[in-house]
Parts: sequence; structure tokens; C-alpha cells
Amino acid sequence: MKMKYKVSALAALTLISAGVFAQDVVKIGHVGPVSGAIAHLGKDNESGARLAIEELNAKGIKIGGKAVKFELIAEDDAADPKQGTAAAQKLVDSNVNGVIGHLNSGTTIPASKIYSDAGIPQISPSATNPKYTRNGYKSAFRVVADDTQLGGTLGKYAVTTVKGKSIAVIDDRTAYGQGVAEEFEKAVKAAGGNLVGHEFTTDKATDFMAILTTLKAKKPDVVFFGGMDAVAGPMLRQMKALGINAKFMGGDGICTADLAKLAGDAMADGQVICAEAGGVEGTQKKGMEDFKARFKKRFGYEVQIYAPYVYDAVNVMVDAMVRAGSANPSKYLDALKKSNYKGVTGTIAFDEKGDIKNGALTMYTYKGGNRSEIAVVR
Ligand code: ABU
Repeated sequence: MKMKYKVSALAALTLISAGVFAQDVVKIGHVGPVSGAIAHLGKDNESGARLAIEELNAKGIKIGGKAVKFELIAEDDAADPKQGTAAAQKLVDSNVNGVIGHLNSGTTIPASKIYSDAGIPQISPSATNPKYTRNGYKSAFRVVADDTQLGGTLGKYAVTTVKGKSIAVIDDRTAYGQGVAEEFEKAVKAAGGNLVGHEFTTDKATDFMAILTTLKAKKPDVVFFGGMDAVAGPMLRQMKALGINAKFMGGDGICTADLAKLAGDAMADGQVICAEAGGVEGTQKKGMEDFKARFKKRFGYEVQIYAPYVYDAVNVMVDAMVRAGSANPSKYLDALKKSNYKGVTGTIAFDEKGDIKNGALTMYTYKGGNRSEIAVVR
């Protein structure tokens, strides 16, 4: 018996050295806030990455002729810039081959320096502040449109389509909230609109009665909020309590599946208008719907907003590794720049800054507590 075991072990060793069982592990880092007020969005992103990795491993991918196994190294940054840089350093120290994240602009931008210094490619699936790709880091990529496009489109829409006559703005002072609000205001002014006030809050605030009372005196018919759904929900409830019957507009941070739940019965049909920083049209819609069904089957909950973009970000990174024949960051970075990948969110190719080419937006409203598409805009 002892002898038999020895022979088997020897045979296994021979097979391993011959490369029969050998599988290189490729580590893909993911960072998002899976704790805190927007943990539901962090979980949405992380699950998008997990599904991509599971499907790639089931398919059996070869890089440079060698079978590889992908491993997800998931970190939590709690949407906090300091925790974001700590998580980034942890991933660098773990020798990840690439990073998908972070979710928030406020964490993505400072973390991008750490990945750039380490030469590790980073693809953000959801951070929309333009500064992320304006620092000259060759490792920084983004698969969604930015706040210039989001705020610009929504600002013009508020004046020309919603026909707002007195437009008020609130922002949460984060890199995202402040940035998207500024772009919105620029576009409102450019379209000849009338801005009646701008108030400030934070991404942790729960009481907006003082700032809403100040704005109520200015009789706004549109209130734009630069911030996330966890703050927008209670804000809508307090607007209703104060009798502010204005349209409520916001960027992608509020445009989630959970917004209706967070707002309770305070959100009237058609009252909220928001935009996701991506979108598919025509025949591409089926790929997105199929993805959403696979996601629901795997995790038991619906996509919030950016899971499909995370899924595509993982796949576009792996596609670059396969084309380069290497998962070594210095070897596949050039292939990543030249991506032309058809994903569930559409075609992904990058411009010279690392931003998606020909980015789309999808404008939404909510009816009966569900997101309802208005239009895809480019
Ligand atoms: N784009 C909205 C949420 C993420 C961010 O940019 O902060």
C-alpha cells in the first residue's frame, strides 16, 4: 500500500512538472464600499466582478498557451478616501495583476496614483469625476461616461425638456457630488436656465430640513442633487414633508434600483430624473438583459446599476491579457489600451486618456417604484 502511494505521488509530480496540472493564478483585485451607507452598491459592483471571474474560470482561459485560474481579491474601502488608498496598497502588496475599481471618484482618484506607481492597470467601472483620467497615469481606464457628459446632459435636459424655471442645486461635497453638480450648473447656464440656489450637505448626512427650508423659499421647480442614493432617498422624504413638489434630478449616484425603496412613498411617478453613465441600444439590449438574468440567478438579487460595467471591465482586462499572451501588467498594458471589446454594456475601446470612446448615458425616471428608461443619449 505504502509502495503504491509512493508511485502515485511520483506520477503526480511528473505530471505537474510536465505542466499537465500546472495552472497559473491570475489575481484580479476589486475595491468598492461593501460596508457603510452605500454597501448595496459596493456589493453590486463586487458581485459583477465575481460573476465574471466564475464564468472565465468555467470557460477555461489560456494565456500565452497556459491554462490560468483567476482569483478575485476583493477589498472594502467603505467609500472613504483614506481606506481607499489603504486598500489599494494592500492589493499592490498582494501582487495583483490588475484592479477593477474603485466605485467612488473620491477613492478612485487617490488610489490611481498608487496603482500607477506600481505599474498596475486599473479600470474604474463607475467613478465619473473627469480628474481620474486627467492625471496622465497610463494605468488608469474607465468604462463609463464622465461627469462632464452626465452633468452637461442633465443640465440641458432640465432647461430644454423639463422646462425648469427655477433650478436649485444641492451637493454632498464629495469628488463626485461636487463635480457633477458643477457640470450641471454650467449646462443650465449655457442653456439660459435660472439657478436659484446651491446648498451643501455630506455623504453621511440624514437631516436636510435646514437646507431644504432655505431652498423652499426660492420656490424651485427642479432640485438637482449631486450625491448618492443613500442620501437622496431621505432627502426626497424630507422634501415631501416640507411640501416641495419639485422634480428631483441627479446623476448616476442616485440612479439605482434601490432609490425607490430608500425614498419610500415620497417619490411620485416621473418625479425623479437621473442618468446612468452608460447604455445599450437596439440589438445590444439582449446581451444586457441576459446578463441581468444570470446575475439574478447567481446572487438572488437584482443589479443595482454598475454590476454589468464591472463584469465588462474584468473581461476587457482579461481579453487584453489573452491578446498580449501575458498577465504581467507591463506586458498587457499596451494591449489594454488597444482594446476593442464587445461586452454586455456595448463596445469598449479607450481614448488616449483611458476614457471610453463614444460613451453613452441612459436617462431614467421611476414609475411604480421601478426604473423606467427615457432614452439613451450620446
Ligand atoms: N459615479 C457615481 C458614483 C461613483 C462616483 O463617481 O463617485
